[in-house]
Amino acid sequence: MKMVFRWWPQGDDTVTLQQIRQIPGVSGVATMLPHIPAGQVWPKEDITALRDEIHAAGLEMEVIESVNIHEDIKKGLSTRDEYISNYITTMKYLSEAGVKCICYNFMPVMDWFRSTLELPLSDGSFAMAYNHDYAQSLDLEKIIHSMMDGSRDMTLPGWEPERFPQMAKDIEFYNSISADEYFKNIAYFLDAVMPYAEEYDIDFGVHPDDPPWPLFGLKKVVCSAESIRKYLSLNNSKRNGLTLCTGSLGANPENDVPAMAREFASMGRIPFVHLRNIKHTTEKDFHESAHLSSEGDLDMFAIISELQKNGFDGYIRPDHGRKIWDETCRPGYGLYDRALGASYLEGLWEAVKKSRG
Ligand code: CS2
Ligand code: MN
Repeated sequence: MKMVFRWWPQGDDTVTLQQIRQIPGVSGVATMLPHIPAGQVWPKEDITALRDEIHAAGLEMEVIESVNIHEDIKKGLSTRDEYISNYITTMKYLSEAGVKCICYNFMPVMDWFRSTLELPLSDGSFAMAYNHDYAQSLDLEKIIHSMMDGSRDMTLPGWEPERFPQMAKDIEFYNSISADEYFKNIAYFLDAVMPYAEEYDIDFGVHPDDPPWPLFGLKKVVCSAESIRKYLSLNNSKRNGLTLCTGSLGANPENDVPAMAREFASMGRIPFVHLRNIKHTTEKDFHESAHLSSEGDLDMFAIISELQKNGFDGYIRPDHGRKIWDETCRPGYGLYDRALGASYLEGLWEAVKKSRG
């Protein structure tokens, strides 16, 4: 297992590589090139420069989160082949720079959604939260404004302002195609890319939909054990794997996250794990919590035990943290709570390992 920490380059993050280097046990970052639009080739020299900067700080760059998928690929348009070919070129350059794992998602139109970015908790910290009734009551324009206000000009992954004008049109398009058609578009992408994943020695981990139920009428693709089985069987390469994001999947109390860790790790299909915890206030309402089992609804000990028992040998990162100690940071991606999370998870990992003998 290697512990990594998400980091945005080019001044797009309040956390520095030097700070990350000082978190015990963290060997590298999960990062990306934020200025390249989805569908474009990532320039080799930009990748190399990023890798060199990370190496100079004493860290590794083996995980990329994310190489985003162009909407034309998701829609199955005739223009997709060019974007897929660009994707494969990017994979080649990344592998030449030592990248071993790519995290991505196949969510239509948008990445994760929260109704509140700074919910005050009783201990004085702030966490991101999700209120189902509120989410149902929003229209796209309102959402975009609330995201922009709440994020204080720091963009969320997948919520880059330049994407907004197209979003409304895309929502309409996705509502007009069937789930079967959407899965055919996924299979088309996987069939094109997986042979190169094998050649370039790169594991793919699809990130689950967050939250794991339909929102704004949009289809969900990776949200339950059944849908993950379906996704993995679209292409049987071992490279076609899952990013087990415990907070995303765990938002649905019907999802048994330790059982998912068991099933998909034993198939050798989990290259990357996002470990975070959430606390439900109702069945569909929740807020993000500190990583500890005692702070949320997920049993981190059970999840880590299942991963270890079933041969997991990939990357783990702490996922969203709360905002604590008066930090100013990207929502979910401050230094302190995620560093506490990393240390807690390292401790659990060691305890499970030693107790198994
Ligand atoms: C991340 C996702 O912050 C998060 O919740 O887990 O944004 C993730 O990076 C993407 O969905 C992966 O493509
Ligand atoms: Mn995640």
